[in-house]
Amino acid sequence: MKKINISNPPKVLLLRPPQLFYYSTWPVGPRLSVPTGLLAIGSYLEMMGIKVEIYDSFIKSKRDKAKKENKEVLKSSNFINRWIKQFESTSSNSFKLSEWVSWINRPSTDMSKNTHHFGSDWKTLEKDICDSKADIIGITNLFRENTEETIKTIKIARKALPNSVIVVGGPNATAMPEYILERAPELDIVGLGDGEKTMMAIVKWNQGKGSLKDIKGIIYREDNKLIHTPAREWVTQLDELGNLNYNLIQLENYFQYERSGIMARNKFEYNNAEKSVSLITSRGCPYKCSFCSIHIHAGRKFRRYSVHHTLNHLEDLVNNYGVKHIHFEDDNLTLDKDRFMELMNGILKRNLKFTWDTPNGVFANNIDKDMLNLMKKTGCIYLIIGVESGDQWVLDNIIYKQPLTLEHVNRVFKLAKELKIDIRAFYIIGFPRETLQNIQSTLKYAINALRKYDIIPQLAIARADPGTDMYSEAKRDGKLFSTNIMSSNEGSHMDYFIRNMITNEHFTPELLEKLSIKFHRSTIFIIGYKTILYHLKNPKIAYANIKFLFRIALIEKIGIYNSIIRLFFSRLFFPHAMKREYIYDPKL
Ligand code: B12
Ligand code: SF4
Repeated sequence: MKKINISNPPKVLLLRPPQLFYYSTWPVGPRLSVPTGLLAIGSYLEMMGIKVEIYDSFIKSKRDKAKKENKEVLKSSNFINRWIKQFESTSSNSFKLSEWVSWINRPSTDMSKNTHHFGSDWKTLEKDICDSKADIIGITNLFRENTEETIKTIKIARKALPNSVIVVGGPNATAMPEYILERAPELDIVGLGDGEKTMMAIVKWNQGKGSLKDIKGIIYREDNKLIHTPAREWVTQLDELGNLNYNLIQLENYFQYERSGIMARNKFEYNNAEKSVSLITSRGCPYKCSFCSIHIHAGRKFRRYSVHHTLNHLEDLVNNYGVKHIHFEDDNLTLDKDRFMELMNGILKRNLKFTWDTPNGVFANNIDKDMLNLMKKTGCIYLIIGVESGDQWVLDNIIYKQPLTLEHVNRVFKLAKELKIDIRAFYIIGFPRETLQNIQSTLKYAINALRKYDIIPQLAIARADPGTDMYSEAKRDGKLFSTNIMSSNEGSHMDYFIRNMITNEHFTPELLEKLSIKFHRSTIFIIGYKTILYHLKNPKIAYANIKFLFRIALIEKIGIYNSIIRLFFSRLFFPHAMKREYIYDPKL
């Protein structure tokens, strides 16, 4: 490793790289949310007396350009396509395997074709990094889709500040550190798992205190060799990491993007709801679902902020930043029922007024009537339940989602309908040992749940993340469509999906796509029918929605067709929430 630049105290730049989004797959254009990981590290370092700057390339992009390009994409997408893409499913209506393969193998000169570069352009990024004069640059890499741009950012950072220490961390960097270190010889260190204490230890080392080999949970370079230090203990009491300091970022910038339709999560659009923030109240999950990669960077222990700390966090957002909506992104928010109930009661006691949802999904097995009741009282707009399969055998023997039973899921669905809470469910098809019959059971289950309990399905096609049990199984048994995880091209969103898709003697990726499209068509008809009935029964809401439609069409100039689609995703999927918003009825 090169000689360290002893500077007292060092200046730390925390950076989210730009990303290329491919327009034919989900998401339809860029997605933007608060950089929670960098915020957590930045706030901790600041608490320890270190000067930090957070540079989020995403909000440095040209919003109007992003908005315009987004509109272009919307125009070229048909409804089913949008419906599939909206909910993070795999691909496009015109899925052709041969086209995908040629996309993956495209020459690097083609790499910006059909893509949108979201974030500062490369030249500006280099200049901004140079101007920061940082001693340590911490780059976040959450998604495999963002790997190539992360590598390019490392190279640019090295050019801009040759003597800085460059560190990369985050869920994807933790899942494939060697790959990134090999592809980017300019990178000094990868931090694995939680980043707060690791970054602080790196800062101290940069000040000349201690040596790298004593910093737990990192991989660094020495004499052209990669040195792995012992694993860092998970932080179990998250309160010790301090409060998030939202002044390190400008929340208003994120709200503005949300207003223009570039957001992280699909949500119920009501007045001011764009003032939304994603946050977590805990990290990690003890379960072992075969497709899940959470344990790699967050561990199998459920680690929590205290309820008191979480309530202060929420209060800060609501009272000091005018936040109206919260996305709880925990890995397993409802795992500890007592803690969850205490949190909900605390929100009521402190009279915190905001709405919330759980777009990352919750585990159904301990959800009961008391919990649902409190959720509704505290402003829950919708819950997503991770059902994953409508076939109990698959749940028990392929996903190992024990102790989840479909019987219990049905109970939760029924209760939610009685209590008038909007619910969605995650389903996955295409596991390595699944048969067509198993897949059909899931599709049938999802349709029945929609018909009977109004559960909106979010169907995805399985893709195997390296580090998961499903990946090892599929790789061992030769069931991965492609074993080459990454291409060296940018815009790897699409590559990522296809490379990790599964194929076996019962199905090909193409067949799964066909089944998915057929499924989405049926669901649209059912939802459409229910929506018409709903509006006939609720003329006040019908009137409000027509007004919304024209306002969007006229003010945002996205045309009537796109306005209908927007209406669908941002309102019609929330029938109970709409009633609460537009019709005052104490029983609702
Ligand atoms: C919220 C969320 C999103 C949000 C945005 C998140 C954001 N901040 O930008 C949205 C909706 C946009 C999103 C989208 C997707 N997501 Co997502 N998302 C999450 C989720 C649920 C929570 C992330 C979070 O806020 N964590 C809380 C913060 C505090 O933790 P953190 O960011 O991990 O940071 C900590 C450490 O990782 C580390 N760290 C982070 N950065 C750095 C930097 C340095 C230098 C160091 C040392 C350490 C470090 O320190 C931090 C503090 O301890 C995670 C699940 C999870 N548990 O991570 C999935 C997750 C990150 N998403 C995932 C995926 C797959 C996706 C999608 C591909 C889904 C899809 N079907 O398309 C898209 C990709 C979008 C894109 N841009 O291309 C995967 C990534 C797996 C991988 N290896 O690629 C995860 C891990 C979930 C999973 N297991 O499937 N997602
Ligand atoms: S319950 Fe959710 S977070 Fe936990 S292992 Fe399963 S999918 Fe992952």
